Amino acid sequence: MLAAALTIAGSDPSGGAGLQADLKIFHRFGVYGEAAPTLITVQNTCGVRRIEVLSPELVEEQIRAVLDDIPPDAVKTGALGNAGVVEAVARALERFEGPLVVDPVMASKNGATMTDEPARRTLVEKLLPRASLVTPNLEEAAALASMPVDDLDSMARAAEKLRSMGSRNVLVKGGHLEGDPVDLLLNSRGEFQQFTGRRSATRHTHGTGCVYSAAITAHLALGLQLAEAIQRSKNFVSEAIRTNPGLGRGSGPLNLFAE
Ligand code: PXL
Repeated sequence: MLAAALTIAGSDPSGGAGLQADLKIFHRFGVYGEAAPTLITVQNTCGVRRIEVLSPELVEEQIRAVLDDIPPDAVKTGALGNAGVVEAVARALERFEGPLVVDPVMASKNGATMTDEPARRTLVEKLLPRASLVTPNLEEAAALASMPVDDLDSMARAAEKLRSMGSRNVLVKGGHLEGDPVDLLLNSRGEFQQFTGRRSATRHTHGTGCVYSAAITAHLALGLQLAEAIQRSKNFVSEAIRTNPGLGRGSGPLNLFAE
């Protein structure tokens, strides 16, 4: 049977991040992709110019229509915009029992807000308790756990905090650490596991977080165990950055065809 995955995320018309990247990654791993947009960005590789968040009802109806007909084997959320949309997503997913990956996107690389402060609080209250995995970077972990997060030790403490807030597993991504990019998983049994990658000297990293969480979601849809899904996705993302096609005048996309 063909596995399916649904992304509930923002649109990036330049195709390197957001739901466009998610769909390409689902496809790349042989998973049938479904996508419910939450917000529309006007952007290219040089930056975000404008963001319009869709109405919560519109987002909720899209998700319900998909769940009624081609139920996905795994779901991921990305940029959600405002608290109304977060609530709508949590409501629509009440009857979804498969793996839910929450990528708590807060802002684009150049600082455009994609999840405002009330949305962040609603995400903690309504979505984290339903999440199989939450995948914050250092900044997002700091914002969600309300503490500084800048080394492995504070990553571990933030992960514990986020697990106590309800996400069954927590992956704090260390891509912005000084030195090696080490990600730290705190799993549902309370065990820590590290995933280490190689850093590439390139400005072309647009959509890295989206690609990583989409790859994890695709692997979960295919039935892989979480640690294996993360390890394969981490390897894929490292290779996708290393072999980026050099597109765009700004921070360009990864190689979404990477092996
Ligand atoms: O990678 C964060 C992100 C998420 N969603 C959308 C984006 C971006 C970054 O640019 O555009 C739609």
